[in-house]
Order: sequence, then C-alpha cells, then structure tokens
Amino acid sequence: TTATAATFQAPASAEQAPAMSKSISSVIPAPAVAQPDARQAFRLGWGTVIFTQIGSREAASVGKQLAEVLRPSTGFPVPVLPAFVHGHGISLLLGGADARVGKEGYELKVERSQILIRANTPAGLFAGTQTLRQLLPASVESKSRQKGPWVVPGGKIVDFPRFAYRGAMLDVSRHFFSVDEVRGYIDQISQYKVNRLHLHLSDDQGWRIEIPGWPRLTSYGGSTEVGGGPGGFYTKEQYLELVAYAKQKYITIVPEIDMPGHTNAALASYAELNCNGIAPPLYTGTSVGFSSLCIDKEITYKFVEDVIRELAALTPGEYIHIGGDETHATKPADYVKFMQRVTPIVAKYGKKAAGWHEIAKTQNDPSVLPQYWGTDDVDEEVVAAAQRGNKILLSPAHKSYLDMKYDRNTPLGLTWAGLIEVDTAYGWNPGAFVKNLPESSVLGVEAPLWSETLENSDHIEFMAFPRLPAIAELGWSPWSTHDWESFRQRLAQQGDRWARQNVNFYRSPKIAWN
Ligand code: TNX
Repeated sequence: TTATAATFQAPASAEQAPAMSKSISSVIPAPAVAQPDARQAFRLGWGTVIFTQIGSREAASVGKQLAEVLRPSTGFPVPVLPAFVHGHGISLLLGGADARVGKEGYELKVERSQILIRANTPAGLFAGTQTLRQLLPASVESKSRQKGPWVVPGGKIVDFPRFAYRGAMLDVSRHFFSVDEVRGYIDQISQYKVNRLHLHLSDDQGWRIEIPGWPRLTSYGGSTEVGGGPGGFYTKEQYLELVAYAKQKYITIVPEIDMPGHTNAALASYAELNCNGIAPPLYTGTSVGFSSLCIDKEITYKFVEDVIRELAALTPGEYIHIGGDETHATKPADYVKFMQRVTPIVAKYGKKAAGWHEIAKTQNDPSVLPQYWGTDDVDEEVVAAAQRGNKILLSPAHKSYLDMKYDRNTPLGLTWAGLIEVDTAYGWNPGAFVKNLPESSVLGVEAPLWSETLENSDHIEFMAFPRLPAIAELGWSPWSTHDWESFRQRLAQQGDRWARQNVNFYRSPKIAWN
C-alpha cells in the first residue's frame, strides 16, 4: 500500500449491507442464468483432482492455472490430470454445454460430489474457472496456507457475454510500465472476464515499442515520461511476451500508435518527420493537442507503414488502433486526408483499424472501429458510421475513464470529464447510451486508464479497483441482471480478495467492504 492510498481511507460512514450468505450467483460479472441449490455444495479437500479434457493442451493449461491459485492457500496438492472420472473432482470439459454458451461462455454445475465446467472453447473454460475462484472463500487468494473449509455453494450457472469486446486500456506512454507491471494488470482484469487489453504505446511523452529501421523512436523517444523520469520501452521480445501472457488468459492485446497528433516523441526522434525539418525537444508535461505528423511529406507514410507492418506482424488480434484523437495541430482537411491514406495501410497488413471516435468522420470503411470517448450521449458522426455498418466501441469519459478522480479528495487522477464514483461507473447501459445508437451496433465497452498522474502498480490498482469490475460487468452481464444493490453487495466481497492479492484498491464509501 502506498503512502498516498494509506492516507486516503473511506469515511467510516459506509452503509451496512444486509447480511447475505454466499450463493452461486454472488460473482462479478453477474452470471446470465444462475440457479442456486442450497442442498448442494462442494468441499475442496486433500483428494480433490482437477480433470481436464483429454487431448486438449489448452484445457490442461486452464486447469493448471486454476490449480496454481488453489494450491498455496489450501495447501492441497490439487493434481491436474487429462482424464474424466464421472462424479468426482473438478472437471473442465470441452463440448456438451448448453447451446447458449457460445464461444466464450460456460456452464458450471456444483454438486456435493463434483464440479463440472463445460464450454465449447478453452476461453469458456477459463471464464468458468474465474467464476469458480470467486465462489470460494476470499482467503483462497492468499499466497500462504489458510484455514478452510473450502466450500463452493451449490447450483448451476449458464453464462455467456452480452458484448464481444470487453476491454481495458493502459497508457504506457505518459508513464512507462514494465512487463511485470502490465502482467500484474492482466492477472487482475482477467478475473472479471475482460478479453481485450488496449496498450497506448505512443504519445507526446514517449514511444514504447521497438520498430525495425527506426531505432531512435525508442532509444531517444522512449527515454523519458511525464515528470522527466527515465521512461522505457518494450523490445519486440518483451511485447511478444505480453501478447503470449495475455493469450493464456484469453485476452487479446490491441496495440495503439496514436497519429497524426500525440506524436511529439516520434517527431523529437526524427527531424525528417517534421514539416520544417527541425526536431522539437522531448516533452515531459501533460498538455495535449500540440503535435502533428507532417501530412504532405512522403516519409510520413513510409514511417507509418513501417510501424503498422511491424505491429501487425507482432499482434495476433484483429485490431490495430491508430489513435486519431485531439488533433488540434492538424488542419481538419489534412486529418481526413491522413486517415484516408492510413486506414488502407492497416487493411493491407490484414488488420482492422480502431481509432478514437474522431476517425468516424474520415471515411466510409465499415470495418473501422470508432471508439466513443465523449462526455455526453450525442454523436452524429458515430451514429452515421453505425448506419453504414460500423461497429462502435464505447468508452464514455464521464462513466468509463478510470483516470478520473472518484471524488474531490482522490490523490491521483484528473477531473476534466467529472468525478466518477463506482456507482457512476456502473450506472449506464451500453446498449442504450449514445442517442440513436442501437445495441446491435455496439461491439462492446472499454475502460481506459490514462497515466499522466500514475507512476506504478499501486496507482494503477487504486484507480482501476473497484471501477474496472463495474465496467466489466456492463460488458458481460445481460442488462436484466443490472442492479446497483446486487452489484454493491457482490463488490463488497471483492475487497477481501483484493487485500489477499495485495491489490491496492480504493475503499469507496459507497460499499460496505467485507
Ligand atoms: C484525453 S481521451 C485524451 C488523452 C488524455 C486523457 C486524460 C483521448 C482520446 N485523449 O490524451 O490522456 O484525455 O484523461
């Protein structure tokens, strides 16, 4: 716990939640369908075995990850075997699930003699194991041996996501975060069925990914950050390591190179990218909207193509994010010209372009994914794109921005989009939020975490928890389950889990933390 967070405790006035014994539906995100059965419960013991689908390496990996959570705290051996013994242990099986579970969902049955998770894919099995984790006592998250009993409440769940894209974004440019710090965030968000991590890899303050042929982007452009610290960057191998780590948790990395604005780090590294041929100094402040690539120089497009080619080669996911926000230093006509030339480059390397919502006005390509970051509920350009067939990603800044302060006393964060307590983050319906944007056009939601004021994992955690789980639930759970009272009670149970995981969460006074 940092000094900052330690001095910032919730007032003692938290309302008391009514006592609630844990049931099979007491998890975040809320399951689509849950039938508790109070007569059944499974008790983990010395003999508990995890059985995984025979012949599936991925199912075995999901089983191993579950065992690695269970072993230290229970002290049980929890072997993982590619086998199935009917009526015993915890089984992770592919196939045979309720038809509604689709590609990412799962079915979970908890009986006295066994726990059965069935899914069509390993991703679904992974989602099911995250639910199971939350059904065990919070002490299961401890790294050292704890006292049981290790009881899982009985019943049945059939669960599947409302939206395909359930994202978090981390700005590694304003402050750089190491591979270990990003891995830690991946561990945390994957517990809430988030399936995309958007990395904001470049901005005015730093360029964070190696690009062949352009070594100064990282050696110089990556050498600092907001406040003048040492910055940093990911080598190709480190980036691939993050991609692979995320993949084990069924999270796809969405890399962003912001352009044509937010490019001071690149412009400082290569004089020839500037219209006047003069490299500006590195920038360590927090202003936005002052930099632009040179729209009329050919080298700009060679540079952009080299960057996109490399990112596409390193990224298995379908999207490359090309930014496009706050281009106050680019003439509007130049912005359109730039985007019309760059979007096809993304397609040339087999990817779809995502961009901040300003991109919606620049072209008619229905494969482009505009990311709405406005602070109201009106955007005609985004709605027009949806009418042309584009899917839209929703990150309304006054609801989903994890870098906004919770209240006036929050020691970290910004306020330009307002103060966002956890009930505000939870209180909106992505399927009916932007005026005239139907749910069928919404690909999903993303919670961005900009890092102007954030320097380390404690800071990331303090801003993301408890709001990230609120956004994750909006992305996964059917609207019919949406209920603040239910959410705040389920959220209260996460506090002890985060404490055991050493997650430095914000003790919102809206929640009666366990
Ligand atoms: C606006 S949101 C930005 C970022 C800042 C953020 C701070 C968006 C697309 N651009 O450059 O970091 O506000 O909240």
